[in-house]
Amino acid sequence: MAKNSQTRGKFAVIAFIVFLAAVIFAACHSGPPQIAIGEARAVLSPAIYGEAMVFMNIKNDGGADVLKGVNSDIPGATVSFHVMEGKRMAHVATVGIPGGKSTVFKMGSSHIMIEDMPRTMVAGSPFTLTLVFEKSGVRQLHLKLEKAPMMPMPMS
Ligand SMILES: [Cu+2]
Repeated sequence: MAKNSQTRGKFAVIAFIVFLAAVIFAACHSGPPQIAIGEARAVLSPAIYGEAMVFMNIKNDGGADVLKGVNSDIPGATVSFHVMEGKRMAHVATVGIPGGKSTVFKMGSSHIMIEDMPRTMVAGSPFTLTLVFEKSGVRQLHLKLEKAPMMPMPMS
């Protein structure tokens, strides 16, 4: 009888250690997302008038989240998520934000597209970009339009 309860005790200890390890492991990439947005910038399109792209790093030290909407305070402008499918830009409705890593929006890759901006929006114009996360809620970024990057073409 004494041996039996000792065995049960050992199992309980092992079960507890396994449970603890699972909790510690899961804590890294589960539970609520921990979103931190860095290096956000908005750059005017070098090719198309009234268009700009927004780039940023979305660091997530918590559990997974989903970026389910984006908007701006620019009158008449439409804002959407674009991903690259080969060399083509494709519109997507949502962007998954996995836990334990950074999701990067950058030139030539996934980005946020602003279209149909009014003529009043020029380099230096401030605006607010609103990101809507499924779990983390609304985040606002205060940005200034930057002039288009130099294109390899003759300037007049
Ligand atoms: Cu685009």
